[in-house]
Amino acid sequence: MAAFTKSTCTTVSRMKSVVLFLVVLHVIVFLSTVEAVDKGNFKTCDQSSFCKRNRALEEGSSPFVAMLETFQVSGGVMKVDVMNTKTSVLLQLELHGLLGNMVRMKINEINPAQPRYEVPDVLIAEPTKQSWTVTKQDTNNMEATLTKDISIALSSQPFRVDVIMKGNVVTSVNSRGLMNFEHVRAKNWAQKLEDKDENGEQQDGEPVDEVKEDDDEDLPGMWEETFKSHHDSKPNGPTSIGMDFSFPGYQYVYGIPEHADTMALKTTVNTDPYRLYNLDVFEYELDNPMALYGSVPYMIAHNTAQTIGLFWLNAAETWIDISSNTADKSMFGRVLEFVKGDSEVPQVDTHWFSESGIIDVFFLLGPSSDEVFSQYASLTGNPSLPPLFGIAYHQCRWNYNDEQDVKNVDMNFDEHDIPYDVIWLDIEHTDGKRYMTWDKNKFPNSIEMLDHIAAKGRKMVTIVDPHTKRDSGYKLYQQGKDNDYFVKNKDSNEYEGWCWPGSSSYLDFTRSEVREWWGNMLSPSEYEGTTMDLFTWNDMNEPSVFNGPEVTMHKDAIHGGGWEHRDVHNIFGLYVHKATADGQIKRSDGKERPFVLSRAFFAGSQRYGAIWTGDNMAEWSHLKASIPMLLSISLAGIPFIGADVGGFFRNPDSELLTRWYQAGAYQPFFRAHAHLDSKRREPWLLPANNMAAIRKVIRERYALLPYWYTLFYRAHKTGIPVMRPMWVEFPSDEKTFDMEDQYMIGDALLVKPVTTAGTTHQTTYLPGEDVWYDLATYNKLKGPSSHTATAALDQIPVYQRGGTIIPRKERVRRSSSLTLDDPYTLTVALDNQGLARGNLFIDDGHSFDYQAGNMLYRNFNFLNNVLQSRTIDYNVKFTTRSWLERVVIVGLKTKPNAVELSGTLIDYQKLDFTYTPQSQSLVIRKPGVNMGEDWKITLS
Ligand code: NBV
Repeated sequence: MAAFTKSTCTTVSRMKSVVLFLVVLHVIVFLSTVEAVDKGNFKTCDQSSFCKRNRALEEGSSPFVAMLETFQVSGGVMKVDVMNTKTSVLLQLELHGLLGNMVRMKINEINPAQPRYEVPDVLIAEPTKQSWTVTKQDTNNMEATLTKDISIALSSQPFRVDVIMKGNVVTSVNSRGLMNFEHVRAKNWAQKLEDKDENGEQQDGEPVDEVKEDDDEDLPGMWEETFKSHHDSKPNGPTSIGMDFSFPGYQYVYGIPEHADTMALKTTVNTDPYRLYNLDVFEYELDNPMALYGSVPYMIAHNTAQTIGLFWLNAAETWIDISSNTADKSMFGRVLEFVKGDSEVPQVDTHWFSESGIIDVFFLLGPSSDEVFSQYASLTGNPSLPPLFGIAYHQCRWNYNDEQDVKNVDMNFDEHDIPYDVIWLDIEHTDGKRYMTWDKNKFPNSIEMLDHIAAKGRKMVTIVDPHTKRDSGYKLYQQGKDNDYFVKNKDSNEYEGWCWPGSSSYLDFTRSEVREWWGNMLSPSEYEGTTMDLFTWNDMNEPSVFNGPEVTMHKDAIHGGGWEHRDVHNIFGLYVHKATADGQIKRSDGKERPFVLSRAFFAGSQRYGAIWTGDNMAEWSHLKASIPMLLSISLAGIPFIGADVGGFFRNPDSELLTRWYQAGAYQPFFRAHAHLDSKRREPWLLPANNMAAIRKVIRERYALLPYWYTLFYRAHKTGIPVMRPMWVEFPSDEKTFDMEDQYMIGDALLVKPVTTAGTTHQTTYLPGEDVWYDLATYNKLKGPSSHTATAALDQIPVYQRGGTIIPRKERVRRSSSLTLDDPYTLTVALDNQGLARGNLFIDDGHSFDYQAGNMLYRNFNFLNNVLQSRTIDYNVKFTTRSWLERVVIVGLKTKPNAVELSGTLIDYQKLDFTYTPQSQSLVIRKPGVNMGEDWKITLS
């Protein structure tokens, strides 16, 4: 009887699996035929109980009081107890003064029934503190200063904090009274209140005297929640936290990626709040605050006077409401004397809430945008320096079918004289979606294939997803199981989800020992059939779980340390990215820089590599939307970003594809990619004029690689983004504040990609009081102006800003590594004063040796008719064989009589030159000087 029951159970469970598989298959097939995102798969705020609870809070009724009698200050930390007067639960507020114009505010329960999650591994170190000086303290207020410009005002009742810069409030905390802190409590806690007897004793004997009568009631969804067929057991009940932040004097806020929305964030009064919850959204919709693959809970506010940032360090699901107001409208409680009572003062009000964790917020006080970028990098890490091939052109599709296909594609690039650096293999190259294996029929000689590619200085990337096929014959699975490395479900069994391989388990990347082991698996000795020329693509790391709630992991799944998936969801993908990047570094004994592309991301992902915007569509609207999406991610500290060139789903026509290549060539991560079902679209399959236009712009990208590489080096050193919104370069020109159809690459190039069909002319706004040069003609244009130029199929409008110097390598080669010793051209674009400056970074393009001084970092300066090259870093040991081939000076009003070169290692020498008066340009031929030397070129 027992045996019968057991086998019946097994049969039933097998049948269940088959049915489930068919259902999933059906869903996938269905999804591939529908038009756009199935919104029903994803929660609205109304369907998320904590979102609803927080959004329902009313302004002006904050129950929180700062108990100033408990105030203590010691060096850089001020502490004060904050009480929820409704529940009598005590919290502690900490205000940390931080070096470099930053303030951190932490709020946590003093005695939580169990610890709350505090996000590890995002801050690169404990930030350095700076002492507070308390300047005022009475029963209801206290004030303290951090620097001569920065101070804090704390009000007790209701609790409120104001961050003040040069006498102006720049951020108010809880001024609308929307703070929330759902303390950890036992189930039926509110019920117990009702049941308590007259002596204040619970009937079961537990004392409840710390709790007041009018306590929170248990609302639906607090203790368990269901979405579609998915149940969330919520063993810890409601644990959300929330806070409002207002920015008086600001009209524009940016950041909080990832959303397919405008760069300047919109008010959410009539929509859902912006949602941050890493999700695999099939065919995502544009103009929408829905969550996407990545999350960075970081916002930047900018006005003509100052840029500031607000970083909310929380990895749980987060929503952000935005409304626009005037400064006085939402003020209640103590009206600070330094707040102007002028109702015309603009104000952005924001309201942030997360499902668990603590309140941990950083105020980054700039005051310039460059300072804000550096402040954020000082907290969450500087972006890594990509290997040179990483910023060259990448050729991808789902899928290159076999070794012959790869070789043909590779050969065609050479035959058509189009440079490319990396060819990519998607999931079909594996043995049954067992990542880090090969389909031996299609790829029997992968090492030979890799060597063939590498012989031309090229690389290969394979996809490695973080779900693991449940197959005891699969090394990754078996070792993961033996070591107990997988995420657990709520019942402490191995969490099972469905993904590409069918039934899958999920390695717990939040655990350092799992990451370490994963990293080891990437070495050629473990990952068979690979060489050091193979790099990695991490997809589906939100994580994507086809049969999970909202296509992701159940929130009550359990990670290392007993933390719920709820606590760590948004940082999971970062850990996958980190494990892979660290593994690549390790396989080379710490010598080679890694290259890893990730779809999911979080604050700090900039340290591990590139990010792309996932499954976009081959539509003009998606090409257009890629610009604000990339700008938002860029502002949030991640500079190495791109969108699938051509659009992932569907088939772009030749015009769209050509225009997309042009945009992509002027965006940081430049990769063409396409869906399995889309038609092949390698450049040579297009009509000749389209192919020629694509070849032209890919070659332009390669010529400009020295400029891009220098910008990435600068981003790596300072956190300043490579792709920048116009306002970053023109901070006082209000016209640029919501401009998202044109942008800057560094401080020198302005790009306005064509994003509409049939365009022949394009109008570009050229800001500032100085001049610009059309990069195609070097025609000089005066700013500020709106300039219309032709934009034929083979032209993308790009302008060089007067006052800048751009380095280029103009020889066409098959790949970037073959250009290593090639000579340089410098284009000196003079400003109104006849001045210009620029930089150049050179190293071997792939190792960490630059950290030991094996690099050149040079400054070029044109002043008083002398162009000078000087080293910025005196500690350099690097030598280059590259030399200076040509100097082009534009905006030069008079023809020089002579042009002479002199330098520390060269004799004084006259140079050949040609001056064209119509275009005011001077071309100096073959200075021939080595790029590592100090030299001067004098025009007389
Ligand atoms: O691995 C297949 C695709 C990949 O090509 C794409 O770039 C990812 O964003 N992947 C998603 C899974 C399935 C997409 C429908």
